[in-house]
Amino acid sequence: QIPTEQWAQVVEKTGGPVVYKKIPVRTPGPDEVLINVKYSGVCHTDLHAMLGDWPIPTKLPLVGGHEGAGIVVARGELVKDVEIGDHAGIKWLNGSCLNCTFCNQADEPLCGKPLLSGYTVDGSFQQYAIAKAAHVAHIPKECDLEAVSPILCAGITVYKGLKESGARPGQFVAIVGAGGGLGSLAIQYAKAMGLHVIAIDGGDEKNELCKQLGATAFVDFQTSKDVVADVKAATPEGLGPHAVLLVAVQEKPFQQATQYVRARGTVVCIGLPANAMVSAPVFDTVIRMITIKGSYVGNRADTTEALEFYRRGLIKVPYKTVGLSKLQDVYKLMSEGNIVGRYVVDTSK
Ligand code: 8ID
Ligand code: ZN
Repeated sequence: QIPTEQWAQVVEKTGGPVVYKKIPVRTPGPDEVLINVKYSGVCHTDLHAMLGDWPIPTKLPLVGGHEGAGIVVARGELVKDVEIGDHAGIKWLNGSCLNCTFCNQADEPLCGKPLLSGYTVDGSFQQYAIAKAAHVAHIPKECDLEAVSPILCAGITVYKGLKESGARPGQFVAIVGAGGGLGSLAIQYAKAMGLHVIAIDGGDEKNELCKQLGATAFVDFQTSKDVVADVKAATPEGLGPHAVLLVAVQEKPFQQATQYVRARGTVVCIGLPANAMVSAPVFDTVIRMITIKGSYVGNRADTTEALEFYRRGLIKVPYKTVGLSKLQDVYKLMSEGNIVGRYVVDTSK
């Protein structure tokens, strides 16, 4: 009994706001599934998409959302490995060509013809969403759909970013933006991987959360007189962290990170502040042998692995839930930098 109409949040023009309204339910194509989305995390990317921050245009009208957790209710005739009733997740990479040099080497996020949920195709801020079967996340039945939803982007992305950093157990990683959605999960993945975490963000509430999640030190970028010195001071011999994960949505920390990362260390750029540059002095980069790289979501194996950390109880998502109808309020809090952890929307209200 799939309805013909459903509630959705629709971006009708770039800049927003989102409009809560009824729209038709689509039928899945031959290689697609229809997922009854129960809960969806709200990622800062969804706000960038509504505001039109980035150099690639979105589709319009657009249904955002790419952390959708739900139940498969229909599938196309070519779909064999996803069953009706399975718990499945809509993630950022909704589909890829599966046949280019990148897809062939498990770098699907680098595919030249990607379908992006909540950006180039409609995403999970609706009750019934379409996804390519090859790319849906397979959510173990024992996982609560509400609590697991933020793993589908935030979890996968920071797990991948930590792997890309090359940091090994016993080493130090700085997480910049540690009190937000990606950051609060990054602290826990890092800890589960045997790393020491220095959390960087602003305000007492985020300080408390980061410590509670297992960070060994917190540097407050809003009150610190010298972030670079404070981060170094939190590491043995003041040499700086072996790796830095940048998940903040401001340009400044993208300049600071190369100053406090340890010699031979790696700076991983993940956050996507609008019109920002990552720059570092050539001299220091050379004589300190610094690596600066980007990391972009994760492939299908990363998805399974990130979910498995969650299933084993190693990751607790700090989230608050509101009705899908309240999405615009979440965007307001997000643009003010006032979200501690993640917001999840419940598509039934
Ligand atoms: O694949 C990717 N690379 C990927 C995947 C998912 C999300 C990239 N992202 C991008 C988003 O588009 C966004 O630009 O990562 C960024 C962070 O997403 P989020 O975690 O969903 O955003 P948030 O919850 O608003 O958290 C951002 C945190 O950064 C802090 C804020 O206080 C907030 O807690 N922050 C800021 I803004 N400036 C800071 C600074 N100078 C800072 N923390 C430390 N120092
Ligand atoms: Zn995201």
